[in-house]
Amino acid sequence: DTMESASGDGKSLYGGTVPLETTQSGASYQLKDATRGGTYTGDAANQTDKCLLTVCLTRAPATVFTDPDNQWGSGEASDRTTVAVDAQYGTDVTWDYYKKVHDRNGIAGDGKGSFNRVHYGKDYNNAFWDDNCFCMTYGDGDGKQLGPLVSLDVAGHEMSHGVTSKTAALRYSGESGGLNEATSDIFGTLVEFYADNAEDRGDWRIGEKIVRSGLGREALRFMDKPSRDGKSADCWSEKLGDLDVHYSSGVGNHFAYLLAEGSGAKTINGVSHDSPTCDGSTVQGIGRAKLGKIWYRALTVYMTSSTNYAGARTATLNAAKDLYGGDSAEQKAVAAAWSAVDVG
Ligand code: ASN
Ligand code: ZN
Ligand code: CA
Ligand code: CA
Repeated sequence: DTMESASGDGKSLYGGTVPLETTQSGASYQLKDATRGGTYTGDAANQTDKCLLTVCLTRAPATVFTDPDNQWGSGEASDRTTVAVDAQYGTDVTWDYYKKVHDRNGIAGDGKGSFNRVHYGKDYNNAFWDDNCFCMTYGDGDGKQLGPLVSLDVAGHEMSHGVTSKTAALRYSGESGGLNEATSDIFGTLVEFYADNAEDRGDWRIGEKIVRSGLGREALRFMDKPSRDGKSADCWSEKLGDLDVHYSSGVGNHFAYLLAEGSGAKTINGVSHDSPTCDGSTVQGIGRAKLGKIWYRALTVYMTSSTNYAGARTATLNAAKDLYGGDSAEQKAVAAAWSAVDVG
């Protein structure tokens, strides 16, 4: 059969009807996008990988989704294809964000696509990027705390782990681990804003679409005030590096929010945000686009595997100097936002 790129669409769980670029193969279509490095989405059939660290004896499958008429999913979670639509769309938007905003050609920067597995395990409350398979894996959630983990911010978060791994390679423990996690929350959020999807508007919360009532809070993480999750740090302290990386990320997330949006109360896309500073200062935001430029340059040019928060301050000041000039308003805002989270 000849393989040809085709334009279809899908009814997703969280993002309404979305466009999908697919592959026609004979009388059927595959959920595989040749225009974005061959990115595809497959069914893990509720199986799990059996691995010792990175060596896997068996891996859950990734059987590519197919469809007879190039109109995918139903918008209902009961249809196995629906969350595949979200996963493929999340990969598309993340690919486009890095390409259009940062001129980066794919996660590794080499034009190569990744793939997604959905329906991984049973009641699996997580999603993860794996450098070894160059792939994304999504659980369906247990339905009590979490639903299917295929939201845009989670997709952008997880794939950004791949970008970090290919660039700064921030070690996943201590303060560098917190910066690794913050990098994923920052770009996950910027991907969500970039998508401009009417059903999943941008906000500074992570996972607001996937949380269920049993979790007891409105999102997994809150970047304007990270301590709202009950565990994350708002402000730097000597002991920060002892926290789990998903909580020490709070300081980087708080910095990013302050740099983009500024301190104080603000409604963004209908969601209330409020970001008090650690030192009582007032911070003026420079906008999300400049945050993205500065963090991306810091990550890809200045940060290394052992960068800590003090090093992240230096890296972002250097990036702001390169982009906007020494003593520019942008560089001063970077300094003010770090000081506001007690770094520097
Ligand atoms: N979903 C988690 C994360 O990306 C998986 C992990 O613990 N690394 O942070
Ligand atoms: Zn992560
Ligand atoms: Ca949203
Ligand atoms: Ca969000």
